[in-house]
Amino acid sequence: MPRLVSLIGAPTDVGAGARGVSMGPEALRVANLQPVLERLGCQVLDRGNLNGPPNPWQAPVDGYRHLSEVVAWNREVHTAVYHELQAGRLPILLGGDHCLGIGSISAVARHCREQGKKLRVLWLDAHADFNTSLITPSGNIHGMPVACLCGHGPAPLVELGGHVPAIQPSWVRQIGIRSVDEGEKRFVHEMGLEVFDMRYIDEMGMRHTMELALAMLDAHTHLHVSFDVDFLDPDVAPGVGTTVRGGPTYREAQLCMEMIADSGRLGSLDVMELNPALDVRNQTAEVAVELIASLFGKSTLMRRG
Ligand SMILES: [Mn+2]
Repeated sequence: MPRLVSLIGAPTDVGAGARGVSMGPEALRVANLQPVLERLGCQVLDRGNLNGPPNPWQAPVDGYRHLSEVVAWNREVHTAVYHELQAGRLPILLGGDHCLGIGSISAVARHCREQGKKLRVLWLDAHADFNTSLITPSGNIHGMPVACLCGHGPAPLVELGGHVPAIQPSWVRQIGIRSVDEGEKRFVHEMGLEVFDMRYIDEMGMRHTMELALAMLDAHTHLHVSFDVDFLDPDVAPGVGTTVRGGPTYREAQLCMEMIADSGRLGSLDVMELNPALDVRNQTAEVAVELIASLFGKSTLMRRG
């Protein structure tokens, strides 16, 4: 049976510190995401773009920037992702900034609770996205989604999926991390998040990292991948608002995706923070699409199934 995949565009940058990721969904479409997935045997429905409030571009209030807009967008995302999962389809959320991971992953967690499934979240990112209003230097909510999902944040975001917290820190594996704010670092340790930072990947290699990140998945585990494009080294992916040098190379990222594909457990995906305004001839969107292809089973290796 072909894999049933749904594309959901969420064209907003209300949670980000730079404008432009609102153009991300269209750039991924222009880079042929749908035909690439179809060539890999997926049956793909493009659900088009969600609608939400415009970006008012205002200063933070009580440590949050654009909170009501972020809540509105996340409600839309939650409903759309939940609907696709209910229909037995694999949702791919096309961001949009990473604050939308709250809507997406709270929907995945709700689906897993109802289906009696375990959930593992792989957070591929340069940043831990574990800030709160008290420790954030910027108030940008795209730096807070993991904390919100774990129960630390404003009530309308923390309670979005109807269960608080939406997920446990022990369900999360963060990979590629190399920029963490001071207060955030303490909070990550306090909450016991499992982080495979770049130092770990340098020393142990991507293969060992992914073996651990994917350890103990079983037939009842739903694997969610939240792929922030700034996970990648800016040499291969310049089109993001928050580049941090020293990320995974193209080949390391491809191995990461291939090993996730080999697990056979991928159930949902976010592709976030792609910023066409900062890109060079859409190359970052094209790299993202190539990596998504690896995630859906395209292999560069001459391996027999
Ligand atoms: Mn992120």
